[in-house]
Amino acid sequence: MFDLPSAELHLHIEGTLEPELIFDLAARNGVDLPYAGLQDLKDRYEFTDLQSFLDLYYSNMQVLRTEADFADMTRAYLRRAAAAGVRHAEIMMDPQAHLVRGVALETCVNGVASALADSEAEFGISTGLIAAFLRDRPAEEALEVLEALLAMDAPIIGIGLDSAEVGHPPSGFTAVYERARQAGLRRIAHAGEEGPPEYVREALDLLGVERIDHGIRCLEDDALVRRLVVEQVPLTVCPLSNVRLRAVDTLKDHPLPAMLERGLNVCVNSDDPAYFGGYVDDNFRQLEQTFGFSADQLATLAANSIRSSFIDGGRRDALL
Ligand code: ES4
Ligand code: ZN
Repeated sequence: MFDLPSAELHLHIEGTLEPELIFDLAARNGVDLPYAGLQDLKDRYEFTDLQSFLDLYYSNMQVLRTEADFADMTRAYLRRAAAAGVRHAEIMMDPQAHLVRGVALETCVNGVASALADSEAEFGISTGLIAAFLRDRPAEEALEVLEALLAMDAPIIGIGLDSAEVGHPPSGFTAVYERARQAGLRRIAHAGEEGPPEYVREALDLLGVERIDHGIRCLEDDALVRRLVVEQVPLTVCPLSNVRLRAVDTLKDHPLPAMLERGLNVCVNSDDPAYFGGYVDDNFRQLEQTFGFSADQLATLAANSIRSSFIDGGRRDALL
């Protein structure tokens, strides 16, 4: 049990599918996995860049078929997150990744939402669900899915933008984000993970996002850094993810200490914990070991996460 209470703001629920659960769900659903066994699958968690991870991430989703599958995956994450000290989680899901495989929107949304509905009572974690759109698929498709989510009154608090970043700038998604704004939804987007600082600027100026997922490449643009500091735009940084996807060479080379030093509003998140070698507590522990962060610095990172959440006022005050 790790006792630094925090909010997890950058988490892809499909990225919490652990190898053992992949095999359990495959057996339950009669899915023939293209792996010789558990160890063969685990041996494939060696990535060279974002795309090499995304290929495995999308492939493993084939085991998710029923509402119960989505609910079981979500419950497993919440149980593990509670042990990691997470008290509030804003969870992204990728509806298009399921729709393209013939899984209905209701199946994935209702499955995840049913586990979230019991989360506070069962795990002490308040939650919000965020529908993320795949930027390497057409924006028209994203807009159609958003309309379908609104029509079914899906219990989402906001929208995000993920998947392969380079070559798919935020500017293509203005209509989707405008529709979300009209519908009263919160807006976030991945930017500056593999993509250039300009994508961070576009996400802020063209999409009106309230948080940036990753954002580490902002450091290449001094004017952008100054703006992010002045506006205190939350950056949901994922240190172990950046190491595993080779955005940085080793954790020692990670820019988090520099980001803190510059006064950026950063917090620590796990992204796709089943794929990147750990949950929020693992990220905190390795940061502590690598950089010798003080208790004060760790508390600042945790408080930043709670302040940057879309949590309602009463619970935020209780957690701070
Ligand atoms: C993702 Cl690390 C990362 N980046 C972009 N899209 C994603 N989807 C799941 N994980
Ligand atoms: Zn992410």
